[in-house]
Amino acid sequence: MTERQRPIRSAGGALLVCSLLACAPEEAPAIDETLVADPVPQVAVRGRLEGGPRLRLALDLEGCPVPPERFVASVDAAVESWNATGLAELERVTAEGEPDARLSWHRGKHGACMAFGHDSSVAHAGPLAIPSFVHLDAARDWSEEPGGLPLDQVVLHEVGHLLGLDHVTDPAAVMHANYDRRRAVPATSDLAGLGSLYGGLEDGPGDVYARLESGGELQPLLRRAAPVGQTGVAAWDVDHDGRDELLLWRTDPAGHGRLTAFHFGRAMELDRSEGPMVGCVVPGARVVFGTDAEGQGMLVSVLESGHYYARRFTQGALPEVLHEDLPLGVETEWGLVLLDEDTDGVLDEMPADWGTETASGDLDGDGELEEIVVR
Ligand SMILES: [Ca+2]
Ligand SMILES: [Ca+2]
Ligand SMILES: [Ca+2]
Ligand SMILES: [Zn+2]
Ligand SMILES: [Zn+2]
Repeated sequence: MTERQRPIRSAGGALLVCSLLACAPEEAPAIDETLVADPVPQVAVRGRLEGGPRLRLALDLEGCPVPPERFVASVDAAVESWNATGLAELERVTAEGEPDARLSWHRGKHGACMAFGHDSSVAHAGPLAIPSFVHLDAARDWSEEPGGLPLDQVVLHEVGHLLGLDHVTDPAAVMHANYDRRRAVPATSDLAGLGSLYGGLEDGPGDVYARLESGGELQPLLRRAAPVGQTGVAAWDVDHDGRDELLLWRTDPAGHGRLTAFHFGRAMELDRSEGPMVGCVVPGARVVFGTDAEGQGMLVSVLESGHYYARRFTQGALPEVLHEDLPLGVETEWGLVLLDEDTDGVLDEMPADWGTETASGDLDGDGELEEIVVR
């Protein structure tokens, strides 16, 4: 490994590891709770549409448990909401017109999908490819009675998946994993996700850019996802494929140390993200990335006191396991070795010089380092 990235100063919160996968209804709707947007927009993407954010949607009325006109109205409302962002071009077409994605109703086991009825999912979206689909669970209560599922929001959310968006924990976001009737229009996190994938957003605070270390134009990587003062940033090859991933983590206590890894393609286009993984870094800590004696990637949060918390990247995934007995020779990418020979959880020696506020890495895998710039 040659000179790769320099670390940057940072830190964040603690606790919990959660992953949100199923698209499920809010378990205990808190009627009085205000869905206040997370002050730091969250970008989470599951992939990108090759042809851009343009989809022709058709709906299939077979087995539809609500009046057809209600289903049509929900799809039309979703089309209108996403189009109103100016970041997507959706259209509802007739089923015969070779749509890019179909929305249809199913029960229990259907095709090669995860069966409905075995968990709290009420809908799911197909692959980031054309043609794709949205399946809705016809066995659920979609009535407009209390307790009925909000069809408008579910369709809006699932179409967000078709566009490439993944789940976020921003309470205001349409792409929150739980449905809530009040999440009626795309929020900043939703827009930041689309803008990061496909462009279309003006430059703004919290954007992340890359430029060749040898100089050159700034190229936007992510929109709004990294407000200065609340975000740490680094580049690290999480999955050992020769391309560095961009890692962002929250440094403010309210962010609970959540970390997201962003993968980029050969043209430095955003390809997908992993996470956010809550509790990856510790508040008030400096975060360093390195490799342990067995060659495993490590993320180590080091407090001023020398106490540290280390996580190991396993098989290209975000670090799942917290090791508290670790830095026995974790070598950081800029040559420091973290040691705790007596395994008392305190580094034997605090590095004198570690890090600046910049990061660099080879995001597109062409052998040239990019400087990563946050504004
Ligand atoms: Ca990689
Ligand atoms: Ca020690
Ligand atoms: Ca490069
Ligand atoms: Zn979902
Ligand atoms: Zn299905």
